[in-house]
Amino acid sequence: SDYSQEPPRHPALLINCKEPFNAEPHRSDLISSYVTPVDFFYKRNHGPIPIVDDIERYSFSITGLIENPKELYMKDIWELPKYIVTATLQCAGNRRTAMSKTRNVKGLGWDISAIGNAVWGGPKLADVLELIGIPKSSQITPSGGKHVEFVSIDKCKEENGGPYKASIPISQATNPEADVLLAYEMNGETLNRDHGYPLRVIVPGVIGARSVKWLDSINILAEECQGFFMQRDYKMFPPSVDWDNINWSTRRPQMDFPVQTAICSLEDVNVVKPGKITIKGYAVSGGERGIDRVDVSIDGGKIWVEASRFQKAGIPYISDDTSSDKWAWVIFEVEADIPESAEIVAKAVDTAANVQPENVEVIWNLRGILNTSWHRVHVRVGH
Ligand code: MTE
Ligand code: MO
Repeated sequence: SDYSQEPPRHPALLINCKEPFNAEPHRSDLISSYVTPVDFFYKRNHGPIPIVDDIERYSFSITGLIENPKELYMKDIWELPKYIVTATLQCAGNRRTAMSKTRNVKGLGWDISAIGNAVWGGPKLADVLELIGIPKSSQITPSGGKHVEFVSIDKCKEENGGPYKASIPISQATNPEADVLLAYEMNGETLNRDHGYPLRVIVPGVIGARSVKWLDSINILAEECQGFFMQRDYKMFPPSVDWDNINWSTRRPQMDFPVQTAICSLEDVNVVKPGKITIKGYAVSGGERGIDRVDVSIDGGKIWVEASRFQKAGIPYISDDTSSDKWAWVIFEVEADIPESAEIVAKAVDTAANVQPENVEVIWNLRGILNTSWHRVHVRVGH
């Protein structure tokens, strides 16, 4: 693989792997604004970043179980109505490092910042599919298509040198309310190379793995995508399953992400000055479920207070207020006086009253995905 033409990246990113490039921002940088700046948005790649240098000639095909396969160019995409969707993208491997402390897991280590909240711009996939004759709110196409597969330009070793790919159900792809985008803008700017230039999929509320970057083709399929990342990765197994007894076909590919929280204003272990401290972080849930509450404890989880929360503290990229935040995280905050030493804990409740598990052990899984256990940090007052 050729990594000689990678784009420039911000020096403050914490690099988890150089080739392919995988990096996350420092915790405190992550919550310095409601919308994550592109530079500080985590980068999750499985191969070299593709180069598309002639935007006029760039195109992607729509093929598979449809009457008339079609080639679409950026001018076709730019002609469609542009939607602006604020959506949090989260890697299923977010907080994996903490899960591997319980018992070793396979996968790239991530702290708590394999997540970001951006303002994405582009046409809805539902409008693009309508262009090629698939009506809104389809459950199946006349030729039996039930899934929409996204295939990328990039090449990765997990696919034996083939492209990264994933699929979503056609019902979601053709549902305008699901806000699935073919995005060409991120935070009001042209999408950059790391994040999928010139065109990527954004599937709000779903683990990042399904938001395919560098779109090369869309295939309408009867079955879900058979790619590595759908069938042999990004599935949630119980703690009893290990590498000697795993049967991948017993589980569905993970789609929606569960309710998640993390404290970003503090490290795992902190020594602070006497006085008040700020406990600040993010909370988010998948599948269009919002956050109902964030609870914070400074005594390891005995006594809780409810944190204040906000969204949209001045989104700089949109002139009107028509965009919604139903796919976006909330930033929460609590000020607290702490004793000599404290275990600070945060957990959230989503609008379906889903809660987070108290301990990581009960959700341990061999791939180390979806660590949504209560987030705990330790603080000691230094004199
Ligand atoms: N798309 C392609 N083509 N190649 C990839 O490696 N990684 C996926 C997804 N889309 C990936 C991809 C994963 S696992 C995640 S979490 C998100 O992209 C990360 O998107 P970001 O790098 O823009 O943050
Ligand atoms: Mo991911």
